[in-house]
Amino acid sequence: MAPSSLSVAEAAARLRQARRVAVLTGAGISAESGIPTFRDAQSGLWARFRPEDLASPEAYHRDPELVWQWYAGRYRDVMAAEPNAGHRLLVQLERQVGEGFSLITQNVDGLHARAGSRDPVELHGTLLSSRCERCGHVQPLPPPDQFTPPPVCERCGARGRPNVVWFGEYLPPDALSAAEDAFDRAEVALVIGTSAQVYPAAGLAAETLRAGGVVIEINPEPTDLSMQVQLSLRDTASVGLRRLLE
Ligand code: BV8
Repeated sequence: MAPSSLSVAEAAARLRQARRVAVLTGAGISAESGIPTFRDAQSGLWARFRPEDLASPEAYHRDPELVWQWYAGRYRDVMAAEPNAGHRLLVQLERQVGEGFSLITQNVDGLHARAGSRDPVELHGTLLSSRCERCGHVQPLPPPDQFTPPPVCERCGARGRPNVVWFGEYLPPDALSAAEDAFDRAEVALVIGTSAQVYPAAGLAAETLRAGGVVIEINPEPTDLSMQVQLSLRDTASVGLRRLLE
């Protein structure tokens, strides 16, 4: 099927009929909750850092305190934010499709779960917990107003690191295989609010295309995916989802 070969009405109809739907979200779906996207120029204190330079094991081992400050600040921001209409429309779609629905997110902000998504697969981990550097124990971070980094492991007393996947680190195997399986089997896949630059997440939509499924992108900007998918909506997440679902 040629790119951009589906009308919105045809895409909406496919979505209504589909028994297996896979969704991949990126930072763009949280933009409407006031969370800056991953590649938006950092503001204020962080303006002099590129996220890619902070989100790495090298940066953490070089300056763990600086990296923890960045994550603690993002943790405070996401806990002060609220899920938006885009998150809620995906919960509506999940209820409509039923058990054949899979939500895979690159986001670490926890907003899909707070919106009511049943079982979001967090490919890149989460800001809301830490992982012990010694024993690997994962524990939730305390409420932001009671949190001074670095966290101490409640099991062995060692320092905890942010429980996210850094560049150059492997994704959690079970999350990645759940994501690959979902996109392999999807009749319709939605790719929402991602610049499609980070792998292996950015390669998931190609699995659906290869297996003969339909891929719909929602993004105000074109991406490397736009010319490969059957429909690319130049909309924000909530507007694009409303056009497809209502
Ligand atoms: C891996 C957690 C195997 C941390 C993140 C060389 C050496 C080593 C690795 C590589 C290499 N070359 C390539 C790789 C692989 C590398 C990679 O892909 N690099 C890229 C940059 C080239 N990937 C990895 O390292 C992954 N691991 O491959 O392991 C391995 C191991 C060793 C060696 C080789 C391979 C791990 C990747 C995970 C990194 N961790 N996050 C943290 O958050 O701090 S990734 C980070 O980027 C976030 O998770 C984010 O979600 C993700 C993707 O970004 P987006 O979500 O797309 O956000 P972005 O800002 O880019 O775009 C937002 C979009 O929204 C825009 O398009 C915008 O138009 C749109 N938008 C804006 N407003 C709205 C909107 N859309 C809708 N509505 C709106 N209102």
